[in-house]
Amino acid sequence: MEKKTVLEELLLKKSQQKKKISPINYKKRLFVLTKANLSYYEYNKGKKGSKRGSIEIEKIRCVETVNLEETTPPARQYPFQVVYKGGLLYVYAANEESRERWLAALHKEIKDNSDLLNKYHKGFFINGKFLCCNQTCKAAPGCTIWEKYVTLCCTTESVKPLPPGPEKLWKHRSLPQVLSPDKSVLNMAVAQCNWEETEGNSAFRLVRSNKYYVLQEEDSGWWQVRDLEGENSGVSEQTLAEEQSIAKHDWYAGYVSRVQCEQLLHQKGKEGAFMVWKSSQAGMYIVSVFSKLPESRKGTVKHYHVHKTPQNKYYLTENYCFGSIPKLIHYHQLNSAGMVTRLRHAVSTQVNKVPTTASLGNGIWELKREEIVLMRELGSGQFGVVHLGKWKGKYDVAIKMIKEGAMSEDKFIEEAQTMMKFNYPKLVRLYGVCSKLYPIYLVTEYMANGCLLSYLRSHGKELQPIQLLEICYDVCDAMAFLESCQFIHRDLAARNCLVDSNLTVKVSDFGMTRYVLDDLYVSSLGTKFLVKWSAPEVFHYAKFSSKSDVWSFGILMWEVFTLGKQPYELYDDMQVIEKVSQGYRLYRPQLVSDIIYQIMYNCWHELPEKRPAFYQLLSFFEALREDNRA
Ligand code: 746
Repeated sequence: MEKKTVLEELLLKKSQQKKKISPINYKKRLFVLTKANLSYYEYNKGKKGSKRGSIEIEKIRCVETVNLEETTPPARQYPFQVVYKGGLLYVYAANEESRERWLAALHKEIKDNSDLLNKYHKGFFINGKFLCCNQTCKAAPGCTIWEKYVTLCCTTESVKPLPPGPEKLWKHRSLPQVLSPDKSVLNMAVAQCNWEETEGNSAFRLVRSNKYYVLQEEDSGWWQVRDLEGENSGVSEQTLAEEQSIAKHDWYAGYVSRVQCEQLLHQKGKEGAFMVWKSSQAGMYIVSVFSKLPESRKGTVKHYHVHKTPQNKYYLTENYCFGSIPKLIHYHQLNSAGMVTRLRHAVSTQVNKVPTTASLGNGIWELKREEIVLMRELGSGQFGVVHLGKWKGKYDVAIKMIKEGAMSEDKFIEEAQTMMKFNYPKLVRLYGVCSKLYPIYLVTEYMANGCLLSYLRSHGKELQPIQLLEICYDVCDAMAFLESCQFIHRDLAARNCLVDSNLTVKVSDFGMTRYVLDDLYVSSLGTKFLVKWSAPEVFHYAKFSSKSDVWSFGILMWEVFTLGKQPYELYDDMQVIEKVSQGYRLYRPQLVSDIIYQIMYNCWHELPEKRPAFYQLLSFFEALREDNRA
C-alpha cells in the first residue's frame, strides 16, 4: 500500500548547489511519488535506472511554485519547490498542467503533516542567497505567506488528525498552573512584572503574577530561575526590582502595541494625557503623550523612547537623567523639558485583576458572598443582571446574578469545576461562584471595555486593519485552546466576546448555552436561537462541534471587519437557512483583503470536516501578523 505509485513522471531536477559557487546543472530524473516517499531515479533509454534520492513525505513542509529567474529557457518555465526538513529541492515540470498535477498530488499527501510552514520563499536560492529576500541561510524562515497553507486542510476528504493538545498552545503564551516538585529548588518567587529575555533567540518570559522557582541567587544580582514548564533563564534581580516599582503606577500599561497606545490616548483626548508602555518589538520602554499642540486640532500622539546611559540612568531628553523611570516620569509631570507638553493625565489600563496565583481554581471555588461588593450594573444577559464588583476590597470582578429559573443550576455547578480550570489569557476567567444562597453569583474576570460588538460599533472607525486582525487573532487563540481541550463554545459571536482595558479581546460565556432554560433560546425554532451564526449542521440537526464553532468564527470575523454590522442584514432567519443551504455566503466587506476573505470563506464550507481547524487558522494569523509588522 505504502509503495503504490501515486504519480510518476520525467521531470527536470536542479542540482542542490552544495557550495556557494559550484556550477548549477539540471538533470532529467524519473520522479515517483508514493504515500511514503518522493523519490527520483536515473532514466535512460526508456528505462528506470538506479535511485538518486528520496524525501520522506512526512518530512515535507511546503510544496509551492517558484518565481522565474530573469532569463529562463523554455524548458524551465514551470518550476516548483519542495521544502523539507533538512533541505530544499527545485524541480521543473514540462508544462503548467504537469506542474499543477504535481502540486495537487503532493499537497494531498502532505496536508496532515504536523509542521507545515505558514511562510515560504517565492524566489530561488541561488549563489548563497534567496532572490526574494536576500537572506543567505538556506534554512532562513520564509518571507512570504504561504496562502495554500490555510486551504490545504480543506482540499481533500479524510479523517483529520486530532489538533494539538493544550500543552502545545500554552507554550510561550502563558504558563501552566501545575507545579512540578524539584529537589534542587531553593525558593518560589512570584514575578511582579512582565519581563522578556531580549538577547539571543531564547524566548524566556517572566509573566506578571506567575510563579517561578529560584534556582540560584547570585551576588552579582543575576538570578537563575525556572518557569513551571522547566525552562531556565538568568534574570536580573535589578531589572525585577526596577520593574516592580514601575508596575504599580497607574500610568504603566505593560505590553501594549503602538496602535493600541495611540487609541487609548486619543480616547482620553486630553492635552498631556500619557502612558508608559513596553514595546515587545523594540524591547524598551516608551513614554507616549497626547497633545493638540502645536499643529493639529484632532491631536497627535508623540512617542519618546526611554534611553539608558552606561551608568544606568534614564532619560528622555539628554539633559535630564534619573535613577529610575518613576523619578523620570515624576519630573516630566512637572516640567515639559523638551517634550511637546508636560505629562498631565495618566491614562490607566490597569484593572486590578485577581492574580493567577490566588488560591482559586484549585477546587476552592465557592467564594464568600461577604467578600463581594456590588458596584454598578453593567447590563443584563441571558441569565440576568451583571454587575461590576470588588472582591476582597481590591480586585475588580464581574458578577452575574442568576435570575430564578434562567439557568439549570445543578448542571452548571456540576460542570463548573471543568471551566474553572480553563485559565487561558484569551478566555474570560471564571473565578468562582456563590451558590449557597439565591441568587447564585457567577464571579468572573472583569473586562473594562465591555462587549466586542458594542465596541466595534462605537470605536470601530478608530481601529486600523491590523487591529481588526489582532482582534480575530485573540479570538482564534482562545478558540484553538478550547478546541485542544475538545470543548465547544456553541455561541461564538462578537456579542459574546469582551474587550479588556488594554484592548485585548477575550472569549466569554463558552459552553454556557447548555445551561440556558429558555425554550425560545434553546430550540432552533425559537426566536432567540441565533441562526445567522450557526453552521448548517447546527440549524438542521443541532450537531455542534469545534467545526461548527469554526463557522461561527467566520461570521465573527465578518462582524469585526464590518465594524459590527448585522450579518445577512436584509434577510430573516428562515431566508438565511434557505440561502445558506443553497450555497449563498456573506459578501466580502470593504476592509477585507482577498486573503482574509479566503480565510472566512473557508470557515463556511458546507461540510464541517472541510473547514480549517482553529489551530491551523491560528498559525495563519501568526504569519499575517508578522507580515504586517515588516
Ligand atoms: C456582561 C455580560 C457578559 C453579559 C451581559 C452584561 C454584561 C459583562 N460585561 C462586562 C464584563 O466584564 N463581563 C460581563 N452577558 C451575559 O451575561 C450572557 C449570559 C449568557 C450568554 C451570553 C451572555 C449565553 C447566551 C451565551 C449563554 C462591561 N464588562 C464593562 C463595561 C461596560 C459593560 C460591560 C465579564 C459598559 O458599561 C465601555 C462599555 N460600557 C459602556 C462604556 O463603554
